[in-house]
Amino acid sequence: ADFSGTWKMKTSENFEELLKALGVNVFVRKIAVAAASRPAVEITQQGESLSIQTSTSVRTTHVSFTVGQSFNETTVDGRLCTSTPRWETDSKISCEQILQKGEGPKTAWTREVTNDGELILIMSAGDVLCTRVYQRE
Ligand code: R13
Repeated sequence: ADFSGTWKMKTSENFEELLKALGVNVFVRKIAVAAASRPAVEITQQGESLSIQTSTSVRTTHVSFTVGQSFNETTVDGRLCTSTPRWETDSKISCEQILQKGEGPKTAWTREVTNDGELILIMSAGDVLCTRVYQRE
């Protein structure tokens, strides 16, 4: 599947609950939630290698990885982790995260491009799921 493009968020569910499950305090959480409501997501892809830049007014993250190879990233609450992405289907990448230090709920994400050309990101922390749907700009 082709994940590349400039993506605009259409809907988001449970982002605040996700941060809450990760123990983010209410003050910073509100700032994060407000900023995360207007992200700009830019993905480039060459075969199995993806580069994903997610920009907001307060935090921008950039990850580059090859599906099938572990890489370092940060969890959505900013903790360094080792991530292992794999193809769940030919249009869905599933990625488990292991914290490099400390403890916390188990985190993971999946990204899927649907038949109608939407990108669905699901982030999880323990049993809390946050679902975000994007459309190409
Ligand atoms: C700020 C500091 C406190 C912590 C935090 C966490 C997340 C975010 C901001 C902050 C944001 C995340 C956006 C995620 C998106 C994901 C996606 C708790 C570390 C800087 C307030 C803004 C847009 O759509 O892929």
